[in-house]
Amino acid sequence: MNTQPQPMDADWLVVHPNPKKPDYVLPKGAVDAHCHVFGPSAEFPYAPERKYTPGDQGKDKLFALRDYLGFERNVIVQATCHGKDNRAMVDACIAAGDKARGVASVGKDITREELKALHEGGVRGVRFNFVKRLVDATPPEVFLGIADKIQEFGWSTVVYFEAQDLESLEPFLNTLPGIIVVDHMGRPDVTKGVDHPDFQRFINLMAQNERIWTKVTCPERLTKQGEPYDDVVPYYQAIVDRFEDRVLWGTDWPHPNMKSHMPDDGLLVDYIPRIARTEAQRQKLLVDNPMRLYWAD
Ligand code: 0GY
Repeated sequence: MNTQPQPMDADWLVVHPNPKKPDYVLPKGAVDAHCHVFGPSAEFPYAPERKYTPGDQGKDKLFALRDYLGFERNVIVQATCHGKDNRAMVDACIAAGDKARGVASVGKDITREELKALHEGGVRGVRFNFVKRLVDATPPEVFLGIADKIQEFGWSTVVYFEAQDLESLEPFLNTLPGIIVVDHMGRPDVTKGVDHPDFQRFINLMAQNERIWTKVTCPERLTKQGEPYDDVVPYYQAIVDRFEDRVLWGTDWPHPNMKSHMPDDGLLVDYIPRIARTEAQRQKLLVDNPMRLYWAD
């Protein structure tokens, strides 16, 4: 854990300036399936309703990091600081060509034509956010209406919530059509243990509903111990071992709201073999699963 005070960039720490070259060599065609772009704000202003203001981190930096770490593709997830204005994300997808897909944030009045335009821009999913510090609440029935509209495009949904909300959200998750990807394993409290009923509730949900996938991402957010994130490893292993066909991995660059320490993206890549312990698991996690979900066409 870096205990030195680190410089701030807008509302949080500066992105790691020189991540290490990973020792772990990614498989050919690997996808960073959870990352964002921020601005640049002069071209793509942040949303007035945002809960934080990031420093600009545009597509060129994301593509440079992709190449440096050894990824071939990105899935760029709309960040809440851009609200429902998906232009920065779509601009990045178009600039990347076939090397990026997007996950958008849209409102209940989104039209078929607007969805079609997003699809042509590379979008293959929408994100529903229940994290109170990031967004004002949206009623689940609004999300269900949006989920119905995206079915004809073959998109999936990404859902972001925190562990304490899982129980109340279960009926909603089980009603959502299509494939549902839960961000960061539903953010378990890693002081409780893998066998605690709270994490077992998430495992049971995935066991009972085969349309639920998850991202085994963000040890830097879940850890209570800091680097090298030993306390989070068993949670990832439990999920990957049991659901290897329904897991995704991503850097979460540029790491919004990280106030305690800013992860080194190279170290995050080196973490992958600790959570997906066989080559077959890593091939699914990094290539086969994201390709099936986001590059099916
Ligand atoms: C993440 C996590 C966070 C932020 C956002 O869209 C966002 O602003 O997703 C967070 O603060 O936990 O997945 O990037």
